[in-house]
Amino acid sequence: MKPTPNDRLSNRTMAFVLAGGRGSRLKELTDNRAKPAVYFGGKTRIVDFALSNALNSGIRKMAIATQYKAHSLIRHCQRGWGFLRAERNEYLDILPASQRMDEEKWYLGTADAVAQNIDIIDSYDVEYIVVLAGDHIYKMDYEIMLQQHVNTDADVTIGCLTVPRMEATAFGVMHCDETDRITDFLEKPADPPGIPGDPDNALASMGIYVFKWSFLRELLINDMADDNSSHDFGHDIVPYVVKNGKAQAHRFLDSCVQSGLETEPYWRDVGTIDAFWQANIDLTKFTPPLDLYDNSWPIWTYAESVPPAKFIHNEEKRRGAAVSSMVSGGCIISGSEISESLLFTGVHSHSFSSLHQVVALPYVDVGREAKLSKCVIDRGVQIPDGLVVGQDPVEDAKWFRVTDSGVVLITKKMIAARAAAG
Ligand code: ADQ
Ligand code: ADP
Repeated sequence: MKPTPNDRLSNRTMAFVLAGGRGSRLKELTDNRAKPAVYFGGKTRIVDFALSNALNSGIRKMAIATQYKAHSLIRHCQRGWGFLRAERNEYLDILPASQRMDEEKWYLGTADAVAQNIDIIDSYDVEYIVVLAGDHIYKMDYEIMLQQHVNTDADVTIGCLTVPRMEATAFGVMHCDETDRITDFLEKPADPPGIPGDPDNALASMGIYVFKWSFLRELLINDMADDNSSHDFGHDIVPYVVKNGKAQAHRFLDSCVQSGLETEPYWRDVGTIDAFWQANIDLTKFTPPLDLYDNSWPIWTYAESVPPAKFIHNEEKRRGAAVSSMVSGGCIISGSEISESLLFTGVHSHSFSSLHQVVALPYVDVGREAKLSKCVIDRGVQIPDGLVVGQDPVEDAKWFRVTDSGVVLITKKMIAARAAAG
């Protein structure tokens, strides 16, 4: 018998999104905003992916724990996610650190961010909780993971994927038996163990956890009383359950096959400038690895009311055109050539300028005769007339941040410092 909507476990589940980390490897892009609030994909911000996955999976109760530079993130969630209505039993609670305790105390670790909000989670009256990071780009149907959790009678189910062994130092790494029960778990090991039979790869945690709420609640209360704990899922809670309970792995590859969401599993951390640039530029390809045009799995966001993008020849009949590019609403491309680039809302590029492999965040203004390639331009930057970037790394590095692979990051402060130096 086909399950009715009421049979869906997502109806009895809340999503708790962790969005408090700084994301310092994104350098100046996270000077004023938390990583989950960083723009991605032309219209959306990184956090919209986790929240949309939850919504599209059927989850209607969500909370997001914020901490570092939360202003931009909070405003985005209020504007973009205000359609969840308490009258319909739908919630998105924004839970800033330091406002929940008597004493001034930020969330100590990821488990503490949940523990400090136990009373709010209780009030949701849910049976299951999905704990997620707000800083990854992927599509995933959490209902499939919930069903596995219940069918295997696990204490915790952990989303996991295969990564090259040497990259696994940044992850929780696990070993499983033939039933995918997790037998060992090491958080960020210096020398990650490979998969038996596949020694160059490791099985890494995606930082996605499903628990029965009553079970996690008790664990958190015990963990809060433990002075030796760092109150973190990866360091404390997960290793404890692996040792003393039943932890199951939920493979992202299997999840993609079952949900049919992506033909090739797509999951990105976009934690560095290089990864951020590459993942955005990838979207402009003939067949991008992530399909943002799939109506069955929309990525919800706050969309500004702006007029359509406009492409115009200038007075000197110079073409304004974009090829192999994504151009958002409110952009004006005037006598300027754009290729393999991604322009967010309200970007203007003026006559005789050219942009190649450029990620321009909202309201960037590119002056006449500017020639830019392989760069990321922060929100609201005014590129001066005639600026050339991406041709001479030594010159670029005098004013801008140039990564090892040659991506140039340009911010307002850098442009101001360059102008001040004359
Ligand atoms: P990391 O991502 O390195 O590893 P962490 O820095 O704790 O772990 O961040 C997890 C999530 O929580 C991020 O979304 C971050 O923004 C947020 N966060 C961090 N500290 C927070 C706090 N005090 N309050 C609220 N939110 C906070 C984790 C797991 C690994 C796993 C990787 C997968 O620990 O086992 O492999 O995620 O990326
Ligand atoms: P971003 O999403 O790039 O961070 P925002 O417009 O959300 O851009 O804001 C960036 C920062 O600039 C905010 O954290 C805020 O401090 C400041 N800011 C921008 N616009 C306003 C505004 N209208 N009122 C108050 N502060 C603002």
